[in-house]
Amino acid sequence: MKICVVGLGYIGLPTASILATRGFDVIGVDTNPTIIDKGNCGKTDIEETGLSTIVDAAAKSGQLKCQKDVVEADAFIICVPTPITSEKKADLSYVEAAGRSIAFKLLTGNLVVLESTVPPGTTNNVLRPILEESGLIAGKDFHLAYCPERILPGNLLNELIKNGRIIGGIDEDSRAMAKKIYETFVEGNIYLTDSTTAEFVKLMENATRAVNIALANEFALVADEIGVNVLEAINLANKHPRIDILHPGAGVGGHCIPIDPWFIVEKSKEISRLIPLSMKINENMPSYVISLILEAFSEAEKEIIGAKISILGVAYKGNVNDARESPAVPIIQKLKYVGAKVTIYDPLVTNFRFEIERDFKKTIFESDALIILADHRQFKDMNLSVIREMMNEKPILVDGRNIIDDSDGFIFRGIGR
Ligand code: SAJ
Repeated sequence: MKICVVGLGYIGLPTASILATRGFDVIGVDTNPTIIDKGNCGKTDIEETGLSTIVDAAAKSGQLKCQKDVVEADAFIICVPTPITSEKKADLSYVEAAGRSIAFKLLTGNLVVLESTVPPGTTNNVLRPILEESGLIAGKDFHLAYCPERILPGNLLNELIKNGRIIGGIDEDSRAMAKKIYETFVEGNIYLTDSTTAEFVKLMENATRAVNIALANEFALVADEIGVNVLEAINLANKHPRIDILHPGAGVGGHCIPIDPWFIVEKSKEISRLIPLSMKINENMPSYVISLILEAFSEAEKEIIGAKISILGVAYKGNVNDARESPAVPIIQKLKYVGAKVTIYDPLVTNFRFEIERDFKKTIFESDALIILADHRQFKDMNLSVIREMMNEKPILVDGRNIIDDSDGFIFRGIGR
């Protein structure tokens, strides 16, 4: 069976590679020539445990070939990005373009699966009519399904294989055909439903995460107001058998949680109230970090203009090299705007909008303030007494991820502490 995977990003490349290792004849399609060249050599820039091994195996076996054009195949899997517009709506242009390129090659009996995160109804109301421009009818001449990815960045390969999947087909045959492909590599359960339910399920998962993080963030703001340490309070509340409060932090980044929940709001503007409010609470956390920095400078009786401020970690979360939608960006922009000299250090991120200092010692030397924005392992193990000695007088430490327990000798601020 020949499968054409359209979009070789974070989801598409691993999916194409694993299908190739399961014996499918896989054509990986991408618009980026570097990704194509690397894929054909069995290489990837995505740093995830075990991933380079399967990409390499897929390319070497000859079962995976990467190229820029969609070809005729038995099945097509669409894994393209769905960014958000300035009006907080899903930008479906990549999905539409993928659909159009597939429509040209579509044959009777084919299956098309969409994996990209989309507003409910997209498979049936947006993708289906584009594919039917081929002259073939969905459900009669070809099969169509929606199967959302559920991978946690940082644990990609494991989750690709182990997690259960939802397959939303537009009819029984579409569901059955998609299941046949996914069950070749998915060890978790596969649950079948219709395409709009599957789209909604994915968005519900990420909205639940966003709302729960917002609640933790709100608890932190309240704790600061009433003089309680939120970490101790959360720890005690979580002793309740049915309570599991998440971690307050400097903001919510990544390509999923700050974006996908808006796709529900887009479809239910009059009804959704909790989701947009939660998203705004999370979006406001970088401003809260700025207010903590200003407060600490005022306590130290130091001017922020000209001060050396060292940012530790710009990844959107700990132990990943991904800085997409990182809350560090608005924080750095604001600090630069108020005239601070900002030095940025991250041991993992290489692709960032501002220059990254590679030398940790240079970053902290004669610094006035350290601002932790990503909970990388390295920052949890820092020797703060040595670091303090290398900094200027009255050193400031703002812990945007609440990873520091003992801040002796620093003017300290945490989120909710
Ligand atoms: N964060 C907090 N507090 C927390 C947890 C996270 O502030 O208690 C922040 C993180 O620092 C990060 C952001 O939220 O900036 C998102 O991190 P995350 O770990 O919640 O989510 P992602 O984006 O790495 O991956 C999520 C996953 N979803 C869930 O855990 C529900 C993953 O399973 C999805 O497949 C992925 O989104 C996706 O592709 O949708």
